[in-house]
Amino acid sequence: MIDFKLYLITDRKQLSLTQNSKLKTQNLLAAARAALKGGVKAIQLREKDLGTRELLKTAYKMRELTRQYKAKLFINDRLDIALAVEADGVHLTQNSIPADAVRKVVHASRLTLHASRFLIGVSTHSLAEAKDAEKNGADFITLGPIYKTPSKLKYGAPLGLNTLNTVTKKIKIPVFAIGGVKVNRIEELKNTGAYGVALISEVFGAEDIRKKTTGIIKELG
Ligand code: 3NM
Repeated sequence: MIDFKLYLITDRKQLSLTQNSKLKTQNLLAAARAALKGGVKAIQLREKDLGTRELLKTAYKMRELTRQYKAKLFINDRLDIALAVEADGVHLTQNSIPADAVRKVVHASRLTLHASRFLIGVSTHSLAEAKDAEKNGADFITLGPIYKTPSKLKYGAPLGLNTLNTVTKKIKIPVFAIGGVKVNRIEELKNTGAYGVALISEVFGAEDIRKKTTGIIKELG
């Protein structure tokens, strides 16, 4: 049911552009298009500093774009925006409305009438959180940070490959490794049993986003 191995998360501040251009959402859309041309099949819109109206506008555009490339769109945290733009799913943080409550809302909205299931991803940072997400009905999780990331303080100390290995063995839903994922680390991540990888800077910080995306997908196999 989860038909992608690369889960690309947006952060327009990480684009290799001048400070001013980075903030423009049309540059984010151009960067996302390059990644879609490179073959990415799942994008999570995560632009935490945007106000609701601006985020909604960007989400509509991102929906149009991902549809053109037959890619899935997820919205970080905001179930309301995910439903409004008919995203494929929502990505929940540990502070978001939990997955079981999301299912109730989706059911109440009669979106279950749509052909495909509304997908729920959950960010987790330990085995306990991973188990909890699975129990609450998540379709997949991200687990991290596996490595040091530039914003490591925000996400806590790196979990390392051993924890990733333990979690993949104890959880049935797909686990995406996140946090400091680079193309040359994919092999060792695959060896832990991780289903796929989730990342920001390796793609959005690249000079050639399309080429980098293709390279990552090839490595994921
Ligand atoms: N969540 P990069 S780490 C958004 O551990 C995010 O849950 C994390 O960025 C977590 O690929 C992270 O540039 C940042 O390291 C990922």
